[in-house]
Amino acid sequence: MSAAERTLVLVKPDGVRRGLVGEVLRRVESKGYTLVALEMRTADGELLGAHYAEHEGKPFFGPLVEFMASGPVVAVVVEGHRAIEGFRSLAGSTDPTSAAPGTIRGDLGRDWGVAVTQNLVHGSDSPESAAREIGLWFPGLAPAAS
Ligand code: RTP
Ligand code: MG
Repeated sequence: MSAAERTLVLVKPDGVRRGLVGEVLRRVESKGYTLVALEMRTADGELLGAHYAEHEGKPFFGPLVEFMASGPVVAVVVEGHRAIEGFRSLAGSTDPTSAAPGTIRGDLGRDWGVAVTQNLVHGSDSPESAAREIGLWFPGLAPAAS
């Protein structure tokens, strides 16, 4: 079997406010992935700007950073073979209104009519993103399983 992958999952402030941390982690663990690091914190603009650097300049960037700094998030490093793709599949597509039922966003999310797409969770979208994001949120933790 090839080496297990690591991915960065965030339960965003809307997920924490709505009391869905346990539900998200339950789905991750029920799928068979392992939690290898976990921390609740309120992120500042510097961390969030770096985390979402690929979206800088887009119209939703400012509101996105503001939303993500609006309360605590739960940051989790999740491990397992193909965990990056697997968590994206569990999360569902970005817009919770059209995300498939059965996914976190599809089952638990909706459009609240506010400026930013509040969609409960983040998951790294590639091995490069995962390594970069794990380094930002958990400096000192290995970005990949040994
Ligand atoms: P994420 O990075 O949070 O896992 O979500 P994603 O890959 O599905 O979506 P991405 O395109 O990376 O966008 C990052 C987050 O920005 C917000 N967003 N709002 N048009 C909009 O209003 C818009 N587009 C994106 C969402 O919170 C999205 O998850
Ligand atoms: Mg993304």
